[in-house]
Amino acid sequence: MIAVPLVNQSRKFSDRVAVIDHLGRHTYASIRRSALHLHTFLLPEGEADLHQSRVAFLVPPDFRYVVSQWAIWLAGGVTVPLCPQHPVAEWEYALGAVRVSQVIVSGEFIEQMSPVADQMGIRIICLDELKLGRDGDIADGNIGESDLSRNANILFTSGTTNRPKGVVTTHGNLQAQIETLVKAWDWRKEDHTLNVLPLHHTHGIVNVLCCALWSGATCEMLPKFDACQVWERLSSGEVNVFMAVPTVYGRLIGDYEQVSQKEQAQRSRSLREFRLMVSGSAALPVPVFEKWKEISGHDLLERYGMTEIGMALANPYSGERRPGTVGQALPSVETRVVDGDGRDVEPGESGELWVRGSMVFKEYFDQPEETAKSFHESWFKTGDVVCVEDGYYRIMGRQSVDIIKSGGYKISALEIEAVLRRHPAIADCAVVGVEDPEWGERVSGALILRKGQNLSMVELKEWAKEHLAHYKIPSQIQIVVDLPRNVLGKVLKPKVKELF
Ligand code: MLC
Ligand code: AMP
Repeated sequence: MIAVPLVNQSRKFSDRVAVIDHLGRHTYASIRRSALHLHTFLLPEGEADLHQSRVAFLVPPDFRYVVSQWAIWLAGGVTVPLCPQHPVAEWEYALGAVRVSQVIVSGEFIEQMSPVADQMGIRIICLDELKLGRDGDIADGNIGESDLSRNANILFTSGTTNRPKGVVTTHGNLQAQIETLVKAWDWRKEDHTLNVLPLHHTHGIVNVLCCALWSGATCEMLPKFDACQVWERLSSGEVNVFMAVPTVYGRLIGDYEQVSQKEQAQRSRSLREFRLMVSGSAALPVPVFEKWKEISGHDLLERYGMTEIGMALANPYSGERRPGTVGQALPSVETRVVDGDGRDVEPGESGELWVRGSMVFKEYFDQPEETAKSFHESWFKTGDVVCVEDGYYRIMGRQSVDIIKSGGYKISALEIEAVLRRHPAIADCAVVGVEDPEWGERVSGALILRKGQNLSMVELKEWAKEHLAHYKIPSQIQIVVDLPRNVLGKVLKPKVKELF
């Protein structure tokens, strides 16, 4: 068995509750024991290390997620979390792209995953057959020194070209990402957070789940985001730390505005007791910041991060949190703001943000050229344009118009265009993100139809349901414009925005 930083850390908190979910309350000791039990099933007979082979897991967001994650690490594997809401084709892509050798699934996914795993020659392990949580007397594992250079986790992120890339972080990267936030935001074992975010992205995994577990705190998990249910838990008096994307705060505000004044007063009272509320993954609109302050009494702490680097910039835990900005570099994160020639710009001028530090990922899996292109010496080039004003960073946008952020998800415009072009009535198209108060950006397409073809919005949405399910864009595509081809050339594409 391999020594794992997060698992070793959990020994300090054995009797505390680590996870609360629809199945019950799970202590650190019980999760650790279940993980130890599961890890033995991942190892070939007589062996103690998977030698960093990739193990995917497809489980709902509950204690089984943590058990699977820890078990894979204890067996010396690299975690590849899959999203339960994704279509099968997306799982297939992920399994193939990082050459997964085993996949752990819970019972509800076995039917869908079995044929895929069989066809790809991937070993499948069904959690339900292992009786997790009922394995009282398993030895408590290796508390030796961890090898931080080992690969730990792979998450997928969209680029502008090609399919999503697998971002490889080592145990050292993860530990640095976690420790930076634990320190900056004063995580403690008495904290109780509520996770409503997907667990195949860094926001939910690192900022919420791993930081809570590193600190001995409790992470409560909801099966999916539901504004009413979230309000119920936020008002319970038990939760004191909350983190989400701006769309979630917008939804919570919408729900708050619909309840009685008495209920509003109760909700507001509960929020005032919170220790920390954070927003990130996309720009927090100032009106949302202000409305949330009115409701909760809190200045939301807005921070900036990326799958490749964890969190880099954040407004202060103590001190002024300035709306519309993402604060300063977090401790142990080095930053530069540079022009097109890689020269540092003057404060107040815009430039690309470059980041360096032990939290920065190791590589894009199997893509040395992409990896090399994204670095300048030891600096990771984020592709985000920023400006430092009065000591506070402001995110001005992405360098590429082909990256869209919608609901906190990163989406490649080029990838959607490629799919749309497969439609028999579509000759060409341009996809852009159009500013939207609810989603941050909305995926919008301008289409050229083939001669003599008609395509209604209803027909397109039906088609998109099948072909673009992963992006949820069926209801996002908002405008079809049958543009003349000459308006839609690559050169004009950045300007398509202005047409809407
Ligand atoms: C869904 N819908 C959208 C949409 N997403 N419409 C427009 N734009 C979008 N982006 C539509 C659906 O089609 C559906 O329509 C309706 O909204 C409800 O869909 P849903 O799937 O039920 O949405 P919901 O569950 O409410 O999801 C909203 C959300 C979710 C905000 C909770 O998007 C979310 O969890 N986002 C967080 C993503 C995240 O964690 N990002 C972090 C990446 S890491 P209809 O018509 O069918 O009802 C990162 C680094 C960092 O960014 O800094 O953190
Ligand atoms: P992802 O690749 O999904 O990890 O998304 C990372 C990207 O999200 C960054 O490169 C930014 O473009 C964006 N992002 C994250 N936090 C913020 C923020 N607070 N404000 C604006 N953009 C953000």
